[in-house]
Amino acid sequence: RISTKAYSYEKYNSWDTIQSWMDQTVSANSNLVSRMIIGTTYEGQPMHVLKLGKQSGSSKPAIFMDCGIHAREWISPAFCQWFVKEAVSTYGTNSQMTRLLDQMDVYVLPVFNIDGYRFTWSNNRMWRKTRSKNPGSTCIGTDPNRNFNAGWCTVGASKNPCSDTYCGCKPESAVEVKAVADFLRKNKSIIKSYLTIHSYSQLLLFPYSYTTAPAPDHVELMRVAEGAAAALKSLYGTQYTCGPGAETIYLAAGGSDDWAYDLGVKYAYTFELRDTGRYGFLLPESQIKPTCQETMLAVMYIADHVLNS
Ligand code: ING
Ligand code: ZN
Repeated sequence: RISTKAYSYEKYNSWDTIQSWMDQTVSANSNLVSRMIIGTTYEGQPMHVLKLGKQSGSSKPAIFMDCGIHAREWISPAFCQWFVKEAVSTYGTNSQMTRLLDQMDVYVLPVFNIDGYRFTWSNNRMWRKTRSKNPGSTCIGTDPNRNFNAGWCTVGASKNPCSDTYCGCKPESAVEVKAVADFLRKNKSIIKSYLTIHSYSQLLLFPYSYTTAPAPDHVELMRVAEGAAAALKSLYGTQYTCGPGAETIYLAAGGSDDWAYDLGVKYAYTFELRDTGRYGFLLPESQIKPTCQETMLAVMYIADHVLNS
């Protein structure tokens, strides 16, 4: 399908535009990119994951990255699109990207919460949750980052369907969360790193968020986070704070990084991209390029570490 509106990596793109971008990216780069459907959203949209990597006979270790788990955090899907562009346009010329995609696969879910993202384009720019109906309530949606089975709904989450941090009626009750959790469970032997991209606050978080107990790999996770934040800062001086979620932002159960970590995916990180609140979720399009460029450095730093681990 040919889109009439010119696609741009420096604009926020609608779900329809992102879908045609995926079609075109796969057909133009079939040596490096393939696509699979991991599930269907509440409103029936297909959840496509792009698999980036040089084709190989045997299964390769992998990184899984999702964007747009929260609908209003528009810079996040913009980053996933940017990452895919960088991968296909620098593979074969950039040695770091070439090594990464020769030796590993990167699975990218460009928009996790598609229904919510569409709603932020059509009705309410500040929507966060999914768009599922809640029996017995007129309020809509579950917070997908409170719906994973990691200390589910014990702290920093709400049992009230009208809350923006509603944890759902049970773990993985949101079909989008179930789809991602199923994919990670099925591929847990190959997935070495789980990256989830949010905004805003300029933080690089790692487990745990559901408890103040330190993760068994705390020291290594902190060291890698600090290296990634230093790489990010080297481009435009943007400062990130690193640490476990519970200590750095707030105690919150049911998050995807904590769940992936407890599943056995050691390098589990949550990014909170620009800014620190001046524009917040309404980050101007002029900041897409610098934000994505600096974030690439952090993601590639983590990927390098995973590759060499
Ligand atoms: N922040 C995250 C949130 O879901 C977070 C912080 C990370 C919570 C990891 C739990 C686990 O609240 C935003 N901006 O969404
Ligand atoms: Zn978020």
